[in-house]
Amino acid sequence: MARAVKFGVVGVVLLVLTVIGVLRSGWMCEIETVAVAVWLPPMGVLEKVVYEGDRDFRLLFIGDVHGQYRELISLIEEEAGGLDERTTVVLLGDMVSKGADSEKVVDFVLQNRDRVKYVFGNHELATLFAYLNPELNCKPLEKVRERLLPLRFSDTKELFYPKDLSKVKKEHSKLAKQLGPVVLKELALHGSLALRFELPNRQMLYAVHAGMLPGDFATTTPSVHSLTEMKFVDPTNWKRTSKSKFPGAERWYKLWDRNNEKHTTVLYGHDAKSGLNLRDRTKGLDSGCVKGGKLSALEYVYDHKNGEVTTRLLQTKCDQA
Ligand SMILES: [Mn+2]
Repeated sequence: MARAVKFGVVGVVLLVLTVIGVLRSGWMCEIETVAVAVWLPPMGVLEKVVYEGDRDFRLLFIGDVHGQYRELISLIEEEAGGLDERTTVVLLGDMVSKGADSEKVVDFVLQNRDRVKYVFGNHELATLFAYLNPELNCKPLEKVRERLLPLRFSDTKELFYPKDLSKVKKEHSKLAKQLGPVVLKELALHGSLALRFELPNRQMLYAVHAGMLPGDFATTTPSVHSLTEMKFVDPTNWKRTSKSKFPGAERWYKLWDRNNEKHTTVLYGHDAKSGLNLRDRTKGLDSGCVKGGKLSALEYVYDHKNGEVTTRLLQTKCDQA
């Protein structure tokens, strides 16, 4: 009898140790992904759209949606009168994460891909990065760091790893799993880091998530970090960009104001703290929808009869996520 108890106790101890070992190794996390090779196509850097001026069109630039599907539909359908033939919606990145309905937003965007374009925000990149690296958020970072796969882009050799890996959260891994490989590949294929619209009145509109520096795409290829994460820049060394303020740092749009030609406007999101920020040649459209603020759209309408472009601001009130 005593011997049976002894064996029992040893058995239980071994079992507990095995379970602890399995959990620590992260094996439970990997098991679902080992069977499928994880791969993403290289993503676009800059997509150019040229309008000849022989027909009417409308561009609708929308700030960070963050999974607020109801508000997105309300803005497009009620405020903007819907997705008609002449309309192209441009989402300025961070369409996913934080809010409840990221999946619905992605579905809507991909279902309407001939009318809806988007640039990648840091949250799309985090989700795609989490998909490529299923070990992340399963095992301790120091164990997986060396094995991480980067995101790749078609027109730049830069291999992209998020600057701060702790910003790739469980939420992103979970969303990557929910969306699944097929949808994620479509998401990677259909988007780009930047969009450039050349209007018939010689005006040029860039859409990016975070910001641009003078000369970007004209003389230099900007980094993925600066396009998707930058808020501040060192005016004496433009390669030094950051999401947070540092000594001597300036807002990127002040450099843009000082240095760039008149006809080029940058539309962006990413900066909910500054909120709606409509300046002469830069238009910040993240007005904090996910925090209970507003979802904003800047509309550009071209009338081919008089050759003029008119703009209008449209907004929807948001529920806090
Ligand atoms: Mn952002």
